[in-house]
Amino acid sequence: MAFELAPLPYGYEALQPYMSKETLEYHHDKHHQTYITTLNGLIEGTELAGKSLEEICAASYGDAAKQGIYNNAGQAWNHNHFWHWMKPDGGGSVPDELEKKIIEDFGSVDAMKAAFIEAGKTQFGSGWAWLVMDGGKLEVMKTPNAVNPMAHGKTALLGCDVWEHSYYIDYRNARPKYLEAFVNDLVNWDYVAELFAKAA
Ligand code: MN3
Repeated sequence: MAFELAPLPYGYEALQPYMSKETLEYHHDKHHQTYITTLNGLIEGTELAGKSLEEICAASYGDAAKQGIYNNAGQAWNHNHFWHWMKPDGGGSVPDELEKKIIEDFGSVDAMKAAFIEAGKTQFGSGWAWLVMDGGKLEVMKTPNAVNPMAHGKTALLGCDVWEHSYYIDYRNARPKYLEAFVNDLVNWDYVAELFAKAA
């Protein structure tokens, strides 16, 4: 059974002014769709057909012969979550249990946000900034291209796409401004807290 692109969980204009309709149309309808279409073509008729994205990522990471499969499966998974990591009127306060854990591991919510923004700013070229759970501890990390924290045995709680296609229409080259808007005005903390509860 081939993978299919799920619709956005909100309207194309719902994240304005922080992320435009044009960005979502290109990013969801073109980029995300292409990862899924390409992945379907690459796994058709192979032993990976019918496996979950998580299984395909695990089976292809680090295998030079399966690099294309990993890139597209990783990006399909990352974007499936990315749309849910944002919401209209996002940002705001972090749910209690997660906030407590953030303060325990980072000192404050602001310190965690600053570390997350710094990770995104310093990811050279395309990639992702992440808040992850690793052995019961929260940490911030960055990855290149399609790489997902699962590849490093960590659980992603929040990820921000820092590929230029995610911000160039709205912010041009100002990646730090995009990251600040993501953290302060777009993040769906309820979804992050849901993933945290599952991981804890
Ligand atoms: Mn993207």
